[in-house]
Amino acid sequence: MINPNPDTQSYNEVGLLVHNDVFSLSEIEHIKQMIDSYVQEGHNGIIFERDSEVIRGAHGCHLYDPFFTDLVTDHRLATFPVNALGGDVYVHQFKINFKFALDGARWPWHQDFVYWQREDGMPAPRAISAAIFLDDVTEFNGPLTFIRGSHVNAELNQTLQHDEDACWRSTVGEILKYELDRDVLKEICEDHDMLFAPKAKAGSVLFFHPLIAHSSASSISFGDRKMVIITYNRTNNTPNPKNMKRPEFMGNKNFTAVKIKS
Ligand SMILES: O=C(O)CCC(=O)C(=O)O
Repeated sequence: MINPNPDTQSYNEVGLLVHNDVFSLSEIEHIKQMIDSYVQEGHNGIIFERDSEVIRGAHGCHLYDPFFTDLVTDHRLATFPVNALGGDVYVHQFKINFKFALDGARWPWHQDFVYWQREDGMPAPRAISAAIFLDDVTEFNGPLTFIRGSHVNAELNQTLQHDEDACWRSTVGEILKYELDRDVLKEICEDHDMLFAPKAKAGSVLFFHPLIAHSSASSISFGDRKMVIITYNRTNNTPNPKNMKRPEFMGNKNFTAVKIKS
């Protein structure tokens, strides 16, 4: 019998996986400089914090800027999704979440797949998100927080917080379109040991499952918590483009497999 890859085994059990020290600090500085230029240029897909001029997120950057187009092909990001999902992947979504010091607002409890299915028509949760930590993540700067093992629960009960036809911003704002019901959260999270907020240095990479319940608190830190999050979807799990309700910067219609570069 072939022994399963320990990374894949642990990911399948818990619903997430952290790789430390993946990108060097000079690579991280370069990514941050490219983000600053990208924001200054002005692009579609940028969202601000509520009633504020502080940027919350930038979406679809890999469609508009060759630096980010190239980043998604990096073997340190794309190899694990290919191995764990068992074949070629393409990028369904690319985003930068800024979580600026003191101003970066919360993300309520949710499951990502609900958005990809209901808004973009993705058939099954055969995708993996890879988050590059661009700053050290601490308990103070609003770390991504997960309910370990909750990815085995399939789709959980959600409460609709906006009109059904609300614009794409309702799917990435401080009040999310589909938030997990409180009762469901109490049911699936029996004790606090199931909560897990990976704290790691800038340059680490976190992989997480489309069905894992997660959230993050507002920042109370004096430092930013920027993250690039790339969602790789299996090329045999593509949505029908006719069913994709959001703009292309939220759900890619180009299903070409990523050519991994080492
Ligand atoms: O950046 C965060 O803190 C949360 C991000 C998140 O939950 C998401 O993008 O689905």
